[in-house]
Amino acid sequence: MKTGSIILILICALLILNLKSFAKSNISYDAGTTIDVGSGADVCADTIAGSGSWTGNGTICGAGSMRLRFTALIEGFYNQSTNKMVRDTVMVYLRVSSSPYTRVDSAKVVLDSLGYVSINFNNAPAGSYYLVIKHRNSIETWSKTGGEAMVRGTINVFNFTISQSQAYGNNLVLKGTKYCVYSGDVNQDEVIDGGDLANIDNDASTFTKGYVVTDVNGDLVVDGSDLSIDDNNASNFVSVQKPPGAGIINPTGKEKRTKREEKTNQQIEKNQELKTKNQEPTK
Ligand SMILES: [Ca+2]
Ligand SMILES: [Ca+2]
Repeated sequence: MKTGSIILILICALLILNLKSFAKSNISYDAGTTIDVGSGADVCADTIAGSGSWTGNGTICGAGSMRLRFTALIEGFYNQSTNKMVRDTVMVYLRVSSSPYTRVDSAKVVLDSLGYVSINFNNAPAGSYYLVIKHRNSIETWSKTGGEAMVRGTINVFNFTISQSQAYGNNLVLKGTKYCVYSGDVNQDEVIDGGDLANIDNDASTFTKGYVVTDVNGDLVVDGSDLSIDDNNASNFVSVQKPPGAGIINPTGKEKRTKREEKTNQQIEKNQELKTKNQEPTK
């Protein structure tokens, strides 16, 4: 064996030994537990799995991305009898919790039948953010006043369904035992009113079917059931509640989306199209 080859093998062996000596650090704390991190202190690890909470002015940091266990239910799409929701795509935005509430990250995701989705935010640094959910025919809804502490390398948790006060201005509606995002802003102008009702009425009169924004309850048919939800919310003057001065989110902005999420979204829309075809009345 040549001397060069022997040296190469020795270097490789040393590299492997070195890698083994740098074991990854992990911190895990369960729901219900709290870590107090005093001012000036840092708790850092390669991965931090935290379902509990942390207090103090220190920081919890990690090398991983910012993960969020997110739950929200859409009023019209949620069936309180079965406790299930029609799955659909939503946008979730991270906006800085102080004026001008800059949007720093977003994710296009599909809420499952329990309203749950796990999101990875790749761009946002740790900080305090408003979490904003935007659905194609619902009222844009912001998380509660003050913002949520979001940390990289850990699992952040936010659930809109557990209390009305989870939303800015208590802008959630109770359905059964779960708080839901108001349905019915069909034209996405931040208020539920006669304009939305007119759009639904038009589509209902022509027996419109399919994946359309005027289908407020997600059954792929536009009819009186959709009008009823909208009418109720319009009579209660439901509108977007958000910090004063916060601008309208530009839905055409560059969105971050993983390949897996892209595939899931396409599959759901395809399934809904197929379902629509099957629902066509036979002649
Ligand atoms: Ca509207
Ligand atoms: Ca419908």
